[in-house]
Amino acid sequence: MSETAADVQPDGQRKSYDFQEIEARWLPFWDEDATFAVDLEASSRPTKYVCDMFPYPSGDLHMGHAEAFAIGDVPARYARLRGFNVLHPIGWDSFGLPAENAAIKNNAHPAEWTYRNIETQAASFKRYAISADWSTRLHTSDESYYLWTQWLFLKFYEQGLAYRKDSPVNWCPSCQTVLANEQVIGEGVCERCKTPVTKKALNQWYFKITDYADRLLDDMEQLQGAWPERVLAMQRNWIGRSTGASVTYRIEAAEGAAETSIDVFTTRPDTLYGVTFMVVAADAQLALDLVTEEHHDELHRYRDGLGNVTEIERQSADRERTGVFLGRYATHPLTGERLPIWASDYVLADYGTGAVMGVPAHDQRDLEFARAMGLEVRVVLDTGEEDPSVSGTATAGEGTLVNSPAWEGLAKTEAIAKSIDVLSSEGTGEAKVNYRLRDWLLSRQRFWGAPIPIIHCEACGEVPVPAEQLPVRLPTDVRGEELSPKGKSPLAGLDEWANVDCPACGGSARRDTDTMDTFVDSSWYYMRYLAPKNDEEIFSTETVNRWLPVDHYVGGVEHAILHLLYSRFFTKVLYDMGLVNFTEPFKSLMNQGQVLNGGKAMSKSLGNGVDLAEQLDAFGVDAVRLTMIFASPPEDDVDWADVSPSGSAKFLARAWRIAQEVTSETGADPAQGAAGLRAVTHRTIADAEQLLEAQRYNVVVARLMELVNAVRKEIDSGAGPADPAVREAAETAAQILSLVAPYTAEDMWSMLGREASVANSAWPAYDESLLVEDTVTAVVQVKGKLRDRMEVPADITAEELEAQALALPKIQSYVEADGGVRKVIVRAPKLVNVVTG
Ligand code: ANZ
Ligand code: ZN
Repeated sequence: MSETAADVQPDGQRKSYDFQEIEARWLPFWDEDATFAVDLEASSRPTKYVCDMFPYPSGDLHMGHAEAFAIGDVPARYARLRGFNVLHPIGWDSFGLPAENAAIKNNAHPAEWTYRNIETQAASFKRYAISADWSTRLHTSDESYYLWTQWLFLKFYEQGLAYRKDSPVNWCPSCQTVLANEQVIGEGVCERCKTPVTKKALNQWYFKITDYADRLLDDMEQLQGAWPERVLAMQRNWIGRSTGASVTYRIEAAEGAAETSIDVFTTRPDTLYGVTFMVVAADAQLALDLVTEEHHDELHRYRDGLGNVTEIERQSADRERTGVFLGRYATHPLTGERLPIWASDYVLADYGTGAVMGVPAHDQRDLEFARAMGLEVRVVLDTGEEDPSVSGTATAGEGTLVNSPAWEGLAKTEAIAKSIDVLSSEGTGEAKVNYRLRDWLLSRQRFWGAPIPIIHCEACGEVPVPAEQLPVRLPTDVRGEELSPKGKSPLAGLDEWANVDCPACGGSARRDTDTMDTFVDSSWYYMRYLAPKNDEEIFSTETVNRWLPVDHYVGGVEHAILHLLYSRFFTKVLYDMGLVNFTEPFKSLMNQGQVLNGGKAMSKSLGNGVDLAEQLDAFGVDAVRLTMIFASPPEDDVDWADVSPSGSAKFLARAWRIAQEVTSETGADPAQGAAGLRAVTHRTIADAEQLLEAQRYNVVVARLMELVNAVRKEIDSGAGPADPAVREAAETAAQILSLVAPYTAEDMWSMLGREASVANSAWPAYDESLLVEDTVTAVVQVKGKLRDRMEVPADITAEELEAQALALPKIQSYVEADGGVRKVIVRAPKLVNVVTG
């Protein structure tokens, strides 16, 4: 690219900073130069894997993408400068409903919309100058990708980790599809269309993620400090491990119903003597099994009324408690007392055993139920608070056991242990761990997803599609209305596609017509980036083990629970299969903030959206990127109404002009140059390293601005443009700037006579001896009188200052004479007052 270099010789003839010209020059260069190509198999250099959560192809890139990808590019480019072999891939999460809805509307195939949007986004990403290697690009809706999604499904199936069951599932009447619990949000509405979700009984596929509940919790230890604490907390809550006991209650026989028993899960077996009734989930089969003839109709009426109430509402504190007596009685396992059994909606069918022992004195929901139904409230733990039947507030805190013959007088925790012992020895209960986590419902009655590779045969049952027949391809010739779901999968309407011969017996059989939740696709894409074109195997274990876990994972906090949990689950399963040698996929996680406008999230309805392409056209890529990074620490929101991309553009022009003005030769010895500027340059490099490690990218930019100011001053009123220290500072500025504003930095580098690309130059080493510390004079007083002074670093901590002051010989002698230190008042970093006596 010699003509490009000739173009930009620092001959002083070049006009002013023109971002369009600069973008037009370097974008094709990086492409032809393959500047960001990664050699996945090179084993000599240490690796760094920086991964951005891959985008969904909904239209063009937006401001949120611009922020997230600007942030992710900083560690990727920094690692490259530090000599790492860097993998920074890009791909698309390209299955999913919006494509399908668009296809129905436009009488098209979902692939058309999907791949058109991908191309639009890809062009924007290129212009945005992400340091990505495009050769590792993937799309989850490509056959070459979903073949392996299906292959994984079959591996899970082989291990009993994928299974089918009938169950009441969340159903969105508008999307006409099943939703996982986690896709039901807020007051029980569909995550996508906000329609209230209802229940429907369907036969569905599940992944047995509950088998991994303990490991998903315990392995979080590896992530402590490297993932945001709030994400870890959300994962923990989602898994929701509760320890307690399961207790078995015998149920008396009744007219037409034999004696039976039920188990309940309780976190408070210490309150066993306070049980005055039992409640089963009204919508559970158990309620139907227990109810007597006499109460049968009433139960059915009650159940019919439950339909649309969400789980959150059902459990909410200010909801009126309702229920139906089932006509049956349980026997208290210790006292033999008769306990009436009720059905109510505040007990959930799919938590614990779907039945609870009612302890109204110490559980608020039980108390409200008891008060509504006129049931007895019996205090068994004295907490010193008012009687719950009077106050209306159950007492849930610590206290001493009362009215409990077997463990009278014990503290709560002791009684919990004791009660479990007693129950176990009598065979009526045992210690039990319960989880909020449910198995992952993965089947969807929609078209645009990976078909579930199972064939149903009347003779053989479920038959896996043989591996060599994968992928089970989606039909390409359906369009528009044919794709609309009508309560079942569109694939079910395509007999030609669905009817096949059974791979086992050759008889006529039918394909499974559901497709997989797109979360399945995104649970393993970061592994496939290591082999996007491999059609022999899912990936090379050796290569994946060399590169993973991902060093920096960057993406939105909206994925704090599911995507991360599912990816962690997949990783553990692959680990158990011997396919990978690590148990957590993402070593560190950065959740970028949101881009707001005027304090609010950008949205169509508010009309406060900002169009990324317009911003790029107006200010240039670099100015937009710089603004995103400079505005705030990466995890904080950026309010576009408060920032100044034009200010960023001005700064870029200022930095660029410096490179233009430098006249010293490349390789001139900076040691011969201005010492003051050299100190600033080397301090900036040293600080930038620390700030980059700590992900304080906005502060790196601030420091860079100071450096640029210092060079400007040196050129204008100091040593001038021929000083080699000026060149050193300008080159350093270009290198640091390349992390954020790659076009301007590349142009500067080139004007400075250095060979492109700055992205592959070596990070400058700082000279320790040039790092003059910032110091201040601290005064040390004894009882308010000035007794000594000391020079200390400006950023010394209060503790360190106190220690140093007390160690001064003069101060020690005053202190001794005065009878020792009584207290020390420290105002770091300027004042220490030792009070003696
Ligand atoms: C008796 C008791 C006494 C309870 C007491 C609590 C306090 P976590 O912590 O969420 O696991 N429970 C059990 N299964 C339930 C279901 N299917 N629907 C609604 N509630 C259910 O909560 C466990 C507690 O929630 C259990 O302990 C049970 O009430 C209730 F002073 O049993 B407890
Ligand atoms: Zn068969």
